[in-house]
Amino acid sequence: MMSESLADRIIIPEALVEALRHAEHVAVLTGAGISAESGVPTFREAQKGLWAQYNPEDLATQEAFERDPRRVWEWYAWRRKLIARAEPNPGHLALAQIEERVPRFSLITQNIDELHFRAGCKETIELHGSIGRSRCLSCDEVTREWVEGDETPPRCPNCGGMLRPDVVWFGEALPFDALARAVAAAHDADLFFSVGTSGVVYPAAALPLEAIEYGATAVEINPEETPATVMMDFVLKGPAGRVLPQLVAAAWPEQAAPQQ
Ligand code: BJW
Ligand code: ZN
Repeated sequence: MMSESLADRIIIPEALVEALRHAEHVAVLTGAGISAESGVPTFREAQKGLWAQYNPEDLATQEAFERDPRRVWEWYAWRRKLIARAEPNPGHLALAQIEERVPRFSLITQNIDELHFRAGCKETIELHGSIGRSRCLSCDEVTREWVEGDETPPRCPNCGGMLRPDVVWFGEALPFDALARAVAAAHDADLFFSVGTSGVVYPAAALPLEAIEYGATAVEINPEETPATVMMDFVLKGPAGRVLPQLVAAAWPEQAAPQQ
């Protein structure tokens, strides 16, 4: 019988290993799936995704916040606590290793959990904001410090206005600079990874296609198929926390920790 570690091994195509070793610019788009193994819930997975329990229109739109700011704030406060307890997993750590080993690296994330940053990635393009920050509805000040006190949502430390999470809800524009940098990275990359995203939320979902149109080799890492799977040059079907460390070990065996 195979040992557990052998059974868990994913077949990494040699052509992909070579592409990674020789890439000039690697760009990676991540979604909720990369943080799933850290215990952070995804959105659209049946049963365990957040949208299986909650209606996005009630929680992730400006209208929802205007209707019931307390409810929306409390939902984000719950998720903030959950994320604070989570740790980066081997998938996040492997991406930080890739960043150190290739000439140019762009990490584009739809996640608001800052786990890439905590894993040591130096520059992360946050398309949908961050749960670690709040923004004032009156003066637009973005802050990482506020007092959770008598009032929910709490007040802006600068002007006393109402705070909201500094995240991007449905129908809202993505931060202009972040989106521009993400598109530029997709156009410039010679190797583009789409990791742990269902690829249904735009404009992020268009980035793999942009990269392919500009000549990148495209790779998907996901246990499930997505609408983008058919466009990919390589599909590594499995959890990112297992696939990415194996990919790094295959590309740079001289720097890898010994396999069990
Ligand atoms: C694993 C795994 C493991 C599990 N390893 N994988 C064009 C066409 C159609 C619609 C639109 C369009 N353009 C715009 C729209 C509307 C809308 C949209 O896309 N709607 C679609 C749903 C139809 N887009 C917007 O509204 C965007 N704004 C916009 O376009 O503005 C235009 C504008 C311009 C100028 C002025 C004004 C407006 C904004 C989108 C904001 C999305 N916000 C959210 C919430 C963020 C805050 C929060 O976290 O609460 O972002 S929604 C949610 O979805 C969150 C995510 O970032 C995003 C994407 O989800 P993700 O990451 O892909 O997660 P899942 O759960 O869907 O998938 C997880 C995957 O992981 C699965 O595939 C699993 O199999 C896999 N997985 N375990 C690897 N271990
Ligand atoms: Zn303010």
